[in-house]
Amino acid sequence: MDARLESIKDTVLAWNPGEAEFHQAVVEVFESLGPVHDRHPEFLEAAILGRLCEPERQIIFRVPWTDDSGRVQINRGFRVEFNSALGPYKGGLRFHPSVYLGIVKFLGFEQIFKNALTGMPIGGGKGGSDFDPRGRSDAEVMRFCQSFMTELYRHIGEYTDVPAGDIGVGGREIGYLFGQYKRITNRYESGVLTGKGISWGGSLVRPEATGFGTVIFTQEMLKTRGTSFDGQRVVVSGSGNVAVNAIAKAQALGATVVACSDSSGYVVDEAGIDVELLRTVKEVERGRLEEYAERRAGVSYVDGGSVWDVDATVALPCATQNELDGGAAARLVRSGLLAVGEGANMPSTRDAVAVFQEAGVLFGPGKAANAGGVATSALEMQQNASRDSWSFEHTEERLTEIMVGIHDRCAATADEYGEPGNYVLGANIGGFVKVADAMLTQGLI
Ligand code: NDP
Ligand code: 2IT
Repeated sequence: MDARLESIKDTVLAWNPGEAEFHQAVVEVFESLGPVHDRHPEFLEAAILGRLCEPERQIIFRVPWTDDSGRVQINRGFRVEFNSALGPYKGGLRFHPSVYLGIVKFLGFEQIFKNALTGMPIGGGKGGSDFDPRGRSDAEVMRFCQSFMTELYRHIGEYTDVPAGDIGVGGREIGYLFGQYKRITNRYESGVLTGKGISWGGSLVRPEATGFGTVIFTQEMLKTRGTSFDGQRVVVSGSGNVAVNAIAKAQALGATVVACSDSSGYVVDEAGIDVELLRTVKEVERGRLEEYAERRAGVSYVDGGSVWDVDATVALPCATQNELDGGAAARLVRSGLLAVGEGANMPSTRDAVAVFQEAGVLFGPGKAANAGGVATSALEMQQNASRDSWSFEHTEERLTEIMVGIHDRCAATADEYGEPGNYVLGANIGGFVKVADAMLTQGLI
């Protein structure tokens, strides 16, 4: 790493002890930015990088609620408002027992670059709670969401900070959160949250957007090698919002998705995943993936283990951070892997990324490949601001244009900096320069 950046990085890591995921995200970005600072000494003089690594505001709060048996439960809530150079803070809320400040900060930090790459006017933020929705009734989830919003409402707004979903937060949770925001503020402020229901201010395509966008980005990478999804053997991790929609789109483009997973195990379905059955089990019934295997002939379920043991030509990790390590990457490369598109945020460890890049595998990092979700959130905000709602076809067309644009910008930036095909470098530099220019112009804040 560049010596000037090394010392800034050391300061950032020392200032944020015990936040392993945040450190990982910061180090990866710093490793890309040396050449930019050679060309732009003004960024160093204005301490852009040091400022970018310190969130503008971090909010941590108590979330008390009662469970169905009347017992008091206490969780911790977070919202990290990281950077508003390009627009209001924008990013999802994650409800998962693993959530702590280091995870919220890694996600918020990556969101700054991702949102810049979309070309939309949105800054970066992220939030969530260590609340575990698994096994909770609708009434419990509602009481939790109401309590969470009773604190969060004072920090957010259409022009300030616009949360959305992430792991454990989907349409049901956004509904309860919006209802409580409306009740407290007495304002029907549609643009305060995205991922809303279609009949009350949501955007068509937002539910599908992250998974669809990941596949569109990966298809663009495949095109640079004269190929496409048609005929590929695809493995997807996860079976949540991003995974299911990535599976649907990859198969619509002619691929066969032969495996997907949840945190308990994975299924192998050589005939290609039945998306309708998967949606029924996961989205309607909120069941486990094992139940998919029980209802479909010829499917095997592997309890525990890693879905990356299944051979693939294209891998789409769509579950969670650091789910694909160097050993899994090496195994996939040996099985004939051509491309990886990250639907999740930082699913590949640093070792895994190095293995893919050394082997010449096309590698689309999450902050570029999964930007379709937040980009469509920005399209939802646009529809809300103009009190309009667009057709599915028009919105999907906009999403496709945005994803192709992100791909081309990353590729062009990698070329410009002498590393053709390095989408990690392209995404980090492309996102950084846009935010850095805006920060420089807006003065020392
Ligand atoms: P969901 O909650 O809908 O689904 C998450 C999936 O990942 C589930 O199958 C879940 O399994 C699995 N999973 C979660 N945590 C773990 C873990 N620790 N180990 C193994 N499996 C795990 O979330 P999303 O689909 O929305 O999010 C998936 C990823 O995509 C996340 O990294 C998120 O940050 C990222 N992302 C999401 C966007 C969105 O618009 N929703 C936008 C951009 C990125 P189980 O049910 O067993 O927990
Ligand atoms: O990681 C992400 O980009 C998201 N969870 C979506 C954020 C959003 O505001 O739509």
